[in-house]
Order: sequence, then structure tokens, then C-alpha cells
Amino acid sequence: MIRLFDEHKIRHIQLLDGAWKFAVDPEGIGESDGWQNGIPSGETVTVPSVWNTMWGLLEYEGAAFYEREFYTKGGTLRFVFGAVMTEATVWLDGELLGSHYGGFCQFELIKRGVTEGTHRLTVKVSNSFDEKSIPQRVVDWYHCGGITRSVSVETLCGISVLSNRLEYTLNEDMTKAEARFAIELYNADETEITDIVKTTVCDVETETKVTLSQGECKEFFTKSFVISNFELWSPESPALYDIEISTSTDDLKDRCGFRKISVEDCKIRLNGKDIRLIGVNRHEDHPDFGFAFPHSLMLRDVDIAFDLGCNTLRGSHYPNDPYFVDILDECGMLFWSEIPIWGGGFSESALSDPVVIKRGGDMHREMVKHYYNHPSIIIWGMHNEILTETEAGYNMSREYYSLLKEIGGNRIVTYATNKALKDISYEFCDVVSINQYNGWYGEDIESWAKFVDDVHKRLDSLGFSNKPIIMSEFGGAAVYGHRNFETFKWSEEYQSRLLSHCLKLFLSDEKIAGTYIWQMCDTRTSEEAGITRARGYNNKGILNEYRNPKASYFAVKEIYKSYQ
Ligand code: ADA
Repeated sequence: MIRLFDEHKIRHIQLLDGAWKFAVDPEGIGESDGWQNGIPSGETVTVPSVWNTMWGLLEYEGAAFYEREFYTKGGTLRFVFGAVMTEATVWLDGELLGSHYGGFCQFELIKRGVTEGTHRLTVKVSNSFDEKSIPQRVVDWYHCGGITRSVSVETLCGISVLSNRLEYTLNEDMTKAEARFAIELYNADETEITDIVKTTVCDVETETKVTLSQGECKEFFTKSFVISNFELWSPESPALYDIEISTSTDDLKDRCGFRKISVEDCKIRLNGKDIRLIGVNRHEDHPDFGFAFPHSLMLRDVDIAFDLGCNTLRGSHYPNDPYFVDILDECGMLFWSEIPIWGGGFSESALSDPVVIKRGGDMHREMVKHYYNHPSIIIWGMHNEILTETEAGYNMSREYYSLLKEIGGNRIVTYATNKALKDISYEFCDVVSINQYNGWYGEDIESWAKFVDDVHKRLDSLGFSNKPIIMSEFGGAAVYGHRNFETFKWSEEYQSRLLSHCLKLFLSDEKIAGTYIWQMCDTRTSEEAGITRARGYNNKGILNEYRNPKASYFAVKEIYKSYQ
């Protein structure tokens, strides 16, 4: 995968980005007509991309086939897909390799015994929806389709290192880390192999003898070890350390940082010090690229966030490109990562559906697996605006909370509720995160103070007054360039007034430990949500979709900078 560093020195990697053959399959006949054996006709597209930016396909929902040839010296090949929106089925030379559900996380498929020569890789991509889809059809962003992140093919030899997690606990004064690696290994050869797995982090080395039978995949733990020669990772000083893992035939490089995130007495603490999260919600979306967001523009978004005075971003509403999270690790920007369970569309019966619950669980597991070592991720978000006032929402929250507490490492687990005054699931979050839109939907701007007061009273009455509160969404829309002397809705002035009012109120409240404005940039929205949205966009960005600032940007900047 494309990271800010090379993941391998030994393993042979071939990037399959670039030109692919492409054909839409609106009637869904591709598979039965054997397109996996060769797309009958089609055009050339660039991968990664979304088809919605192609001529005539802006609103296309359904299936499409992608195909390309590549040369290999053969052996055991691992195909790595950074992200495919939403469902992928993959064939090699017409033979089914496997499939994957879920649009925002990496997945891999392995094929053994591939011969030397030129081979054909075919991917059927579908962005259709039904009642068990995550997300559901109704969302407030745009359902793009396509191969949205890089594709590569890797040659695995002998015992290969597929993934790793550096699990650690810091001692009281945070000068020592008691650590161990969990390493996913795979035997790519045709015989049983015994090998030594070596790891290095902060000059501490381990060696573990492992034996795997042919084709076996297994998670191993190294012995525990103590690291003492490190500096803590923090926004002011984002110290990162290389991880090196190798066997006699394969290797994996990664990075980590050491930090402690905790919650106490209505405060969020980073490395033992109170921290206020000052941030915005960001969709990884751009009108010209959709979810295939270019790496060069990621850096610009981070620069904008720093200019605004943020120390955190919320990756609303799905796991972001690992390249982006690498940038955040390097520059010390804190991150909230979540999966796309976006409430609007989920009925009670969908929330209780075993297929939906399993899909959500798998998405959480994938997110944790691929992002575990990123120190910038301090929050896992379980879901957004589901029916947490019902038993179905309660049960889902209980299940995902215990899962993330078990596997997610040292992180805050939360969910964003828009039912603050009737939510019954607060026991399943470390921090209460509230989405509320007074001043935009319904209540007027002046009603905010009473709302915040009511939230405190409710948390007190439930016995959760010790939990910090994050205002995870608030804001209002402004159409870029719509300026006026009066401050009425949809004008830049009104948005400025609303956000300034909210921020002053929230930032003067000791129990509110974080603010994430909805939202950083305007984003194109789904047809269903678009009916109520000017231009078919969610215009609550403080920048427009091309990253040009609205008046509120400068108002927010002044307030945020004063809290640095
Ligand atoms: C919700 C949701 C956002 C966006 C927002 C809005 O809180 O989580 O994705 O739709 O409302 O603009 O109404």
C-alpha cells in the first residue's frame, strides 16, 4: 500500500494503479455472461478513481467490471486493495479469488501456485444498496463507486509477515513501555517451515521461533519486552519510531508512537495532561475525485486544519486513507476514526439484523487491524446518530463497545448521538459525544445554553456526570459567496454568527472536552438528502468543496487560535 514510507525492502511489490479496462454492467449480466473471462468491450480508466467523475456516470449506481493484465514471475501472490466502493468480487484468469464487503478498508486476497507469465485480474465492483447495507442508501454524502484506493500485487515467499500490532502499556511516569508484538504470519511455501521472526523497535530486538504448515495463517505473539529510550508522542512533539519485522524471506516495516490517552473527571487527558479537542469534521471527498482523494490534496487539508487552529479532525464517517493518517501521525494532529454506520437510514429492525451487526463488527475489526499502530488515532467511533434511544441501538452499542475496548488498544471509544436528551446507551461510551443543530434545524441560536444545561442535568440524573462531553457536530449551512448585511439562514454571516455563538458557549464549559464543527468543507450529498440541500451539497462547510474559505472560517479561526 502507499504509505509515507516503504513497507518492504525484501518483498517484491508491483503497483497495479494506472490504466484498467472498464465497463458498466447496469443489467447485472456480466457474471453470467462470463465477463470475468474478459470484458467484451469497454473503455480505459485510471485506478484509483470513482466512476462518478466519468462522463455520463455521475449518478450511476450498480455494478461495473474492471480488468487489467500484469506480468509476474509466479509463486504465491497477494492482491492488496486499498479500498473498493462498496462490494468487490475478484477473479484471476477467470477463476474466483474471493470477495469483500465494505467500502473504506483495505482487504487482501492470496493465490498460490501462480505460473510465470502474464495474467488477467478482474474486479466486479458494486455500489448498490439493500436494507442490510452499511452505510444505508440514505446518507448525507455521495455514494461513489469504484476502486478508490491503490491496488498492488505482492509476491510472498516462505513465512511472510501479513500484519502487526504493537501492544504496549506505559508505566506510571510514562518513561517505560511494557510491550509485545502480535504478528500475523503466513506460510507461502509448499512445505512446513520453521523460521525465526525478528522484530526491532526503539533498538529493542526480539526473536521468536515459529513453525507453520503449508498455507497456514496464524497470529503469533512475541515475548514481552520493555522499551525505555523513547519520547512520548504528542501534538507538540509527534515522536515516531520505526518498526521492523522480518523472517529469512520476507519483511514488514511500520511506525509507532507512544502516548497515553485517558478520561477522568470530565476531562480527556493526553500523556497525563488535560487536553481540549479543537476540531472539525472532514469528509475525505472532493468534487473532482470523490473518495479517490489525491494524496497531494490531503496535505493541503491538514495545512488548512492547522491554520484554523485545530488539534484534531474527525474522519466522518468512515476510515480515511492510511496515507492521510500517516500525515497526521507525523504532524501531531489527533484523529477520530469511525466506521460508516450512519444512523439516518437504519431502522430498528436493520440495527438488530444479524447480517448488519456482523458486517459492522467486521468493519470495526478491519479498522483496528489496519490502523492500530497510528498514535494519532485517539478515538474509535462506533456509529453515528443511530437509534440509541431504543433497545436495538442499546444492544448494538453494547456489542461494539465491548469489542473495541477489547481489541482497540489505548483509545477512547464513543459514538455520536443526536438523541442527547433521550439516549439510553451512555454506559457504552467513555465520552458522551453529541450532534445537535440548534440554530439550524428547529430551535433558534439562543436556545443553545438551555440545551447544554439540560444535557448536564440528564447526565447527572443518569450518574454519568463524570463523563466528558464532546460536541461532535453542530453548525449550519452557508452557500459560498452568499453575503449580506443581515444575518439570515444560508448566508455566510449567519453561519459565522451561529458557530461563534456555539464555540464561545462550549469552550467556556469545563465539562465540554471537545468541539468538532460540522463541517470542514462542503460535500456533495446523496439524491435523497440532496432534496433539502441547496446545490445538492451539504453546505455546512466553513470552506466550500474546493477549499475556499467562507466568512465563518475566519471567525472560527480567531476563536480556535485563542484556545491554543
Ligand atoms: C448529522 C450527520 C452529518 C450531517 C449533518 C447535517 O449530524 O451526522 O453527516 O448529515 O447531520 O448536516 O445535518
